[in-house]
Amino acid sequence: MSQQPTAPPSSSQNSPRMRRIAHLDMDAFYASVELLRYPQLKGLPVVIGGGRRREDDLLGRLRVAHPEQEWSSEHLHQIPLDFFPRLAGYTGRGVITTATYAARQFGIGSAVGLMKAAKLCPQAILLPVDFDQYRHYSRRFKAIVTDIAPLMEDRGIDEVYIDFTDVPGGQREGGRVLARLMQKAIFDDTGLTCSVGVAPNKLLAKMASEFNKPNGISIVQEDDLETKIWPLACRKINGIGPKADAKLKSHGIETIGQLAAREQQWLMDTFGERTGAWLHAASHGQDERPVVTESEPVSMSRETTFDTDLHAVRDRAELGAIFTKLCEQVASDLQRKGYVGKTIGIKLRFDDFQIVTRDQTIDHFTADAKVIRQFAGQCLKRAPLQKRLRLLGVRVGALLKAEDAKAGEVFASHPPTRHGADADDLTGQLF
Ligand code: DCP
Ligand code: MG
Repeated sequence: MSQQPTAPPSSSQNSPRMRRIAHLDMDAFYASVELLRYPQLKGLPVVIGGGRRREDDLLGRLRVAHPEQEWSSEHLHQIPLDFFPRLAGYTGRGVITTATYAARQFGIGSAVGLMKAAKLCPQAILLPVDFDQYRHYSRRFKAIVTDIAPLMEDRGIDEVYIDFTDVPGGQREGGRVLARLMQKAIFDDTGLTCSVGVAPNKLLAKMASEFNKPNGISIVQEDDLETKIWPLACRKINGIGPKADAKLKSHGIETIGQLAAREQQWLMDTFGERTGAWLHAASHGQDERPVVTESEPVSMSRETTFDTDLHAVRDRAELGAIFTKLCEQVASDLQRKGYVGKTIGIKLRFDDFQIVTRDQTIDHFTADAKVIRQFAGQCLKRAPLQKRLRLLGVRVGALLKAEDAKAGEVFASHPPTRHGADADDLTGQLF
């Protein structure tokens, strides 16, 4: 007679789940973000490098070159192909940060000098970097990942590890179903593609994410070691750099399979105990490192370096506007990530590179731009402002999760009234 279960079996009663770890890496990340605003460049060789982006200059030149048309940042997708700068004739010391897959066919990619690249592919289009934009899309794709699978380890601007093990659907087809879902969610939201490797651990997942780039998924299981991992060059192991690789080669070890064939003791004698043991484990596809989710931030800040140095009195209006914007940005960072803080501070760097910071701890937690602006302004009054400024930053520290602060009723969303604000001559109007 079969018994009806009264409750669904808990996971501890099931056979233990297989560990499934994903590595997700965006495809040609900086270049792909640029292609979102210049879709006319799709399929063309494009490299990113050289100077910083200055949209106003670009629009100014467009207005001169094509006065028949109106040009603003909404018209970037209409820029004619012949307007984009080409690599041909490039002189300078810049290097490529990344290249589109079309450009990679010419043998150019990350870290290649722009002059060398100009020889290999003179027709490639050269675009400047825009880190703000890349950071924006980095945050966006990571938010989508954590919406689907909360255990995510941030490994940099365009890559993350994700623990699929206990996520619903994370075991289906070895992780392929969830990986496909993530790719689709990221593409639908951002228009960007990524590649995902799913494997029993981080080491193998990292290798797997490269197998089917771009826009690919690869699944590696424990028994794929011999066929999929051992034929690879040792450099494909994350952690074997050029020096270690050269040493391995000097012993006739080129592939991971050749590494795996060596005795662990020989590796330990040759490379040292720890490295030798790690090389042995890695070549056998073993890696127990957990997926480490982000630790709680202690502070959040925004800062900006001015194009030309500014003076507190002479450039009062411009500085004031920048200062307000920084406070708004920090407030919006705090609100988006769900934090409030009670230490408000500023950072200044002068034209002689001297750095000055000031901060103040207030009696309530806040994520409100006006409150931050008010107290950051008070900090600024305590700073020497005779010299020209090169950088201005605003920081909020002593953070607490907003819900915890709310629970303790120490959360203020409106600026407290100012008691006898002592506006001094230098900064009164501005700050
Ligand atoms: N990057 C850089 N300098 C390098 C390597 C990379 O500035 N030497 C930047 C530009 C890349 C981003 O980091 O877009 C991510 O690096 P990846 O190695 O993941 O390279 P891509 O995402 O560009 O290409 P892939 O599709 O191979 O991942
Ligand atoms: Mg990438």
